[in-house]
Amino acid sequence: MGESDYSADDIQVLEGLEAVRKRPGMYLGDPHDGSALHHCVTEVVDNSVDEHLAGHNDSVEIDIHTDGSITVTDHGRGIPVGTHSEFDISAAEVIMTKLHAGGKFDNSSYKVSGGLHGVGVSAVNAVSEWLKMTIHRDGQVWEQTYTKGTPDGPLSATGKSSETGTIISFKPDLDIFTTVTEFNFDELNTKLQHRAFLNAGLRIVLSDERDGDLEPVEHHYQGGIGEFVKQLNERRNPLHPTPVHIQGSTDVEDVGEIHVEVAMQWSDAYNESILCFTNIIRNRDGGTHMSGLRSSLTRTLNQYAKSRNLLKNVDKLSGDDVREGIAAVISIKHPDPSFSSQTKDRLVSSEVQGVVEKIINEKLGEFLEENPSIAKFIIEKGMLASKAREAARKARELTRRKGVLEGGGLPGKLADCQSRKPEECEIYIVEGDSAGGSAKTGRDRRIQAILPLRGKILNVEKQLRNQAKVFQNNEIQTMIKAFGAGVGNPVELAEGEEDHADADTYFTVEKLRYGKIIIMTDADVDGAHIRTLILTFLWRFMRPAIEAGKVFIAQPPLYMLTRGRTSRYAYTDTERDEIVEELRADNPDAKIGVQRYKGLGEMNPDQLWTTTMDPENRTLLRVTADDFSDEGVTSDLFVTLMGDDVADRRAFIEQFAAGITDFDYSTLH
Ligand code: 0RA
Repeated sequence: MGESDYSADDIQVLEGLEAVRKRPGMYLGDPHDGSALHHCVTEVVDNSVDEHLAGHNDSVEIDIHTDGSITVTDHGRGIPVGTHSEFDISAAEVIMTKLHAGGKFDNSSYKVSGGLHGVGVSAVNAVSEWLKMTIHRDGQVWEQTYTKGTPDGPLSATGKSSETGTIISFKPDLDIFTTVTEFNFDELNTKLQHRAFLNAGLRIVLSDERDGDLEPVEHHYQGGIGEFVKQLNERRNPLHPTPVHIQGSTDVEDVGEIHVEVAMQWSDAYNESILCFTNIIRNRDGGTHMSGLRSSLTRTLNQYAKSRNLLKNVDKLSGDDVREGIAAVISIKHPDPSFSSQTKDRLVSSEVQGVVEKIINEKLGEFLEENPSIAKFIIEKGMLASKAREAARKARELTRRKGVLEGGGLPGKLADCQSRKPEECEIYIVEGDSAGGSAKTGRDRRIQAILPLRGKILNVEKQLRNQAKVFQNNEIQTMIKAFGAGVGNPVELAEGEEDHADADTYFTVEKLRYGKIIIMTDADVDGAHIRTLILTFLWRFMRPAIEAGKVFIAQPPLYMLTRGRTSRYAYTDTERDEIVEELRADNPDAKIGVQRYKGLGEMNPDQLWTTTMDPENRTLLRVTADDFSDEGVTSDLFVTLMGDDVADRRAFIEQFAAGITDFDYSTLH
């Protein structure tokens, strides 16, 4: 429908604003961890993006101000200013003060909308200390301001304008946003960049007045999601220079037109990163568009490979095989999508799977016919993946037969604890036999088990393609046996895919014999290296243990300080200096003995217990991650720090080492 058809009465009204101030979390996300704060900005921006989707807006500017407020400017049609007959106030005021008001729920106003089930700008108004709306429309400038969602006066014309567009400035109310109160540039920048990728041609500019030196950052991608995929592969080696980019639409009865766009590029990496979006909104857990893409990839690539006789010593490529090393973005537009939850993490509209399959089967088939050399790279990569998977399966099978995976007795080196209640039991993984000895003597043998490891364990990151090596490694076998919970991150099955025959031997956190896995290594570079090797193994083969918060790092002291018969322990150099001061408080010349512990082995069992193992006294660091997925930043970090690419690692260290200013290098010697 054309803009002239739009009348102020098209706006539907659902609820008042008090609800939002009372329970902001329900509408905008957590008000304490920053998610709601940033959601406010995207909520406003998405209205501007809608104007782009409707074909009326080519740029959005976002300015973060020094007083904690922010401005979003667009060049769309401008919020309608006519009087709403039911309420007898301007349509703009209705949009700003009534929850869910806006052409959004009315499919006849907007075919596709970023904020389709969004809460609307009124929710942002509700949680703003103040908000100012400026509209350029019908030859005039219109203005209205609000305090905590209530208008200070009516919408009024304040000048002439030959342009159209909307400018919204607001300052989040700090009565509501208590913990995170400032806009995080990087977080906003990433969200805005995603919107620019997903809206080819839309220019989004972010500037930050809090940092005078910072140039505005502009996101403007004519290539859309193709450029998104290139960025996902930025640190990888792509097998073909240009992403495969396909799109199509289908009109589904009773639903309307569903538009599907996919960009994908394979690299020599081993993981799969597929990002899914519905109406510009990310669906973290995928859903029916993801299933459609996956099954179509398996089907189309196998069909092509068979028809060209490309499969060598392999019957058929599995879904995992064809997706190994893929980076892809699938973006669908749907008039009325359904999600599994309020947070839209998973798309559940069932008609989407078939639509996606059909479009990709056809268009990917055509692409492969027209680009045989790219097709060959993709199939060859799939065959390599298939062979590696088969080898890994055989290696697991061998290990399983040796009983490593199914209990099969505890390793000889393990000094187990007496209790059989996992929730109270702890296992210390200790570097070296001598430290192991001290730990065995010093421990609380009722609940603490000690597993000494000899020397450096294998760097599993370099053996992901040769897992037989991993399973044959002595130290690793010892850990698997001691934990008693299987090995290998559980594989997520695609829809309709059969469970693996040995599914019961994959790692399950419920079977873990201990409630805490505690890594205890020396406080030096070697210790740090061994700790990283153990963590790499846990990340790649027992990730659920980390995710469940069961992995910890022990904190042994660096110094023992003695004056007479008093001894104190220091865990950092600063603490050492403070304690020396304290011990000398009554007598500046008192002699203080400073012993630097070079390894755990230098501590006697009593000292090790008191400083590092006594649950009443010790400090443990819990190991957590920002992102537990295979395609997330944490996985990338393991690839960079522990993988094969030396240049990549060097670049990373050069980039970040300079930023480590308060790092205490003395602990490295
Ligand atoms: C309702 C209807 C129309 C546009 C908008 C709202 C609108 C809202 C915002 C919020 C920020 N920028 C915006 N731009 C537009 C359609 C208006 C028409 O048909 O002319």
